[in-house]
This record gives sequence, C-alpha cells and structure tokens, in this order.
Amino acid sequence: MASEHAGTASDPVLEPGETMTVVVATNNRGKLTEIRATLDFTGWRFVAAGELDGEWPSPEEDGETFEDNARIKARAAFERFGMPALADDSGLEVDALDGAPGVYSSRFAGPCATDAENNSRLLLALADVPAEQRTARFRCTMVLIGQDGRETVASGSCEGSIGYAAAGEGGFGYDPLFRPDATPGRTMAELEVAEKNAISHRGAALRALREALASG
Ligand code: ITT
Repeated sequence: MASEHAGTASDPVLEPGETMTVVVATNNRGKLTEIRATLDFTGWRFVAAGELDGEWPSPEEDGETFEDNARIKARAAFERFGMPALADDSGLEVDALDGAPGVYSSRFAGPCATDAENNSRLLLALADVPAEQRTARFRCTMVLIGQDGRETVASGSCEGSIGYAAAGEGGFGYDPLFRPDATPGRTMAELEVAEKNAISHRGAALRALREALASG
C-alpha cells in the first residue's frame, strides 16, 4: 500500500467558491494528468509551466534527494511566474540495485533516455534476479511554494515489484514493469488514472499535501 507523510503546513485553505491557480513545474504530461485528476484539491487550478511559457526550461536537477530536486523545480517556477508553484520529484528504488535508479530514474539509460529505453535497461539489470528479490518502490516528494513564499513538503511511496515484461498502456515511465502490491496481477500501467492515484506514491503525496495545508 501507499504510505504518506507531510512536512510543515504553510498555506491557508481556500474558502468555498475561491479558486487558486498553481503552476506545476513539470514537463512530464503523465504527472500533470495525475495531479489534475486528484479530487482532493477542489478550487485549485493546476497550470503547467509550459502552458504559461511555451517550453518550460526545467532547471538542472542536481540535488541528492527527491526533496532537493522538487525544491529546485518549485523555486524556479515560483521565481519565474510569481505565483504559487508545485513540483513533483519522483522515481523508482529497486532493492536488488541498492535503491537505483532513484533520483536518476528519468535518465537511467542516459541523459535523454525515453521511457522504453529506461525500461529496457531495467529489465537487463535485473535479468538474473529471481522474482522474490525484485522488490521495489516508487517514491514521490512534492514541494508547494505558497504566494507568500513559504513551503509545504509532502511525500508518498508505493511498494511493489518489477515484472519480467512490459504490460499495459496507461501511465508513464516504469509503470508497465511495476507491479504494485496493492493490485495483484496488474501492472501500474494497467490501472485507470483514478485507480493509480488511489494507491500510488504521487496520490499519497498529494493527499499528504492536502492534509498538511488543511491542518496548517
Ligand atoms: P519533470 O522533472 O519535468 O517533472 P521528469 O520525468 O524528469 O519530469 P523526475 O525528474 O521527477 O521527472 O523523474 C521522474 C522519473 O521517475 C520519471 O521520468 C519516471 O521514469 C519515473 N517515475 C516517477 N513517477 C512515476 C510513475 O508514477 N510511474 C512510472 N514512472 C515514474
């Protein structure tokens, strides 16, 4: 199952009928779809940085943790657009690979690797690893910077294992290879967006973020 925790809350909760526009500092359409599909953010409008500024020149993600990198992206968008900004940094940790690819998940097969190339590299790296040792988890950390510049940080994870072949057309990234413990017999790519959000690292982080804002 997904697990979640949140850092310090900083932003006010919206009054009924109010709308808040939040720029999402991502070029990843899959992330944006999942963030927009979450039902926990009534009154929030999520706009991709690229929708405000053509190609969003994502800053260099040279942090050592998901939180470092989420903060780098959120700060860059907050400073560029002067409005509340949300960033998601996420990745896959494979136990048999000592936690790799981790923060390097999007570039596991090289700097401009496609999802298909990353998945091939992962299958190759695990070629000799038996089923019971193919445990893994997705992690996601969200950093939200409010209009006043203060941060709220929230994280989530999702336990599962890596299969032997891709299955499913949904989601993005490693979803066709990732078999969540919560959905036996199906990969993450075989779930509808709402099903994925209900069990995923990103869904968990979004719920934790919402709770942190509501209790702050
Ligand atoms: P932005 O930085 O523009 O948001 P990105 O794809 O480069 O997009 P990250 O640096 O956070 O984002 O890298 C996340 C990578 O981890 C992503 O490209 C996938 O390879 C993997 N990943 C994260 N969440 C995933 C998910 O829900 N399903 C499958 N793969 C995921």
